Amino acid sequence: MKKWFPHGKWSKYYVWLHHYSIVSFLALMLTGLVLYIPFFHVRLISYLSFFYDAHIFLGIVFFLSLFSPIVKKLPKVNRKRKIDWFMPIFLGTAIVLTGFSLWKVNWFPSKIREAAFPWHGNLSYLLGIWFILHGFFKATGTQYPQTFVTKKMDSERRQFLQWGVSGLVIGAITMTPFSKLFTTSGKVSSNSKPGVHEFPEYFTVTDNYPNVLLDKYRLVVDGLVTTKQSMTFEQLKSLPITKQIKNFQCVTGWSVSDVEWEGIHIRELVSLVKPTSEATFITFYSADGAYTESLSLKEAMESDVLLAFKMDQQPLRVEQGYPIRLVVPRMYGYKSIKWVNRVEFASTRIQGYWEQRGYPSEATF
Ligand SMILES: Nc1nc2c(c(=O)[nH]1)N[C@H]1C(S)=C(S)[C@@H](COP(=O)(O)O)O[C@H]1N2
Ligand SMILES: [Mo]
Repeated sequence: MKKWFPHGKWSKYYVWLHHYSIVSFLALMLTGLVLYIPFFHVRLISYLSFFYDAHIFLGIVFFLSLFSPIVKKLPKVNRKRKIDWFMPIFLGTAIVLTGFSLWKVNWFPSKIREAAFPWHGNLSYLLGIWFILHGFFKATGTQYPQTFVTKKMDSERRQFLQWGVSGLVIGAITMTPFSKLFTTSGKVSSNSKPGVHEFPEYFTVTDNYPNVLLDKYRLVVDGLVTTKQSMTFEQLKSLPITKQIKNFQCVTGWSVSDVEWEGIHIRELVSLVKPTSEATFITFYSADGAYTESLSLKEAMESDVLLAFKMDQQPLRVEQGYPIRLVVPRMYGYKSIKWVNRVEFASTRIQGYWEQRGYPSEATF
């Protein structure tokens, strides 16, 4: 790489800056893709919380590299092309800002994070493409055409700062609901009825979505209870129904705001089966045979925890948890176990599927 920077003592700095950015950006891209692309994350399920932490750590490392040209007093003699500085600084700050909003879930409203999520990816792809082009041009010695953006410039802190700030502005614009016009995030889907959200992903930890047959389906409510129940779907639906509109937040960053749920509150089950005084936790089981979740009785009795059978006024589809799924709006999505077929009152908290793999059992954000 040295041959591209034949400028004496500054050569060292530019080589260092390139190594630092290439390594941190590549690692960021890779961990981000593992988190985002279903093909990868279903194969790396047990390591997802590691990839998540690594992605955030690398994001901070990358963020720091953006300050480098501002902090470093660069020589006036060694002029570089404008665009070579502009692209990483401008896109980089926009990526960092959107990423920050996805990380600090509590600091930003759901609507903002919902809009930011796809742009965090789009801007990263753009910067990735730019890095590849840039590398290609340098490696082949291709000269950029001389235009306003490609001409050489003096290294000026003020200019770098301005680009950083404009990156922040663009990042902020992508986080407004307006930016959703250009992505599919949070949009009501075109092939179903108006007002019906599509989630970015429909997860399963098994090879497929369990196809529950309603004739055979029973919701078993047992454990530390006075009267066990084994209910058909119809029996469950005949209990008092609760409706609510809530945001949904996955731990990997995506969110969907204003989802309408319809279902049965846990207190209805409680009054049916009458748990004993030792029952302080509830374990939920899924018809997929693999997924489990656990809530304390107190958490489960919160007013917005439902066993839902409708989303946005439509019966749940198979991939959404048909016929019923848990919804715990105040916690990360992994608490909202799908295809629930057993609710067990218990005296201890079991570690849920993701919790055994490193996610916290108090999944609040
Ligand atoms: N049975 C089961 N329930 C599950 C999951 C799963 O893989 N299997 N994924 C969880 C996670 S991590 C999230 S974010 C939500 C996502 O809901 P969705 O798959 O309907 O989008 O479901 C949760 N419930
Ligand atoms: Mo999730």
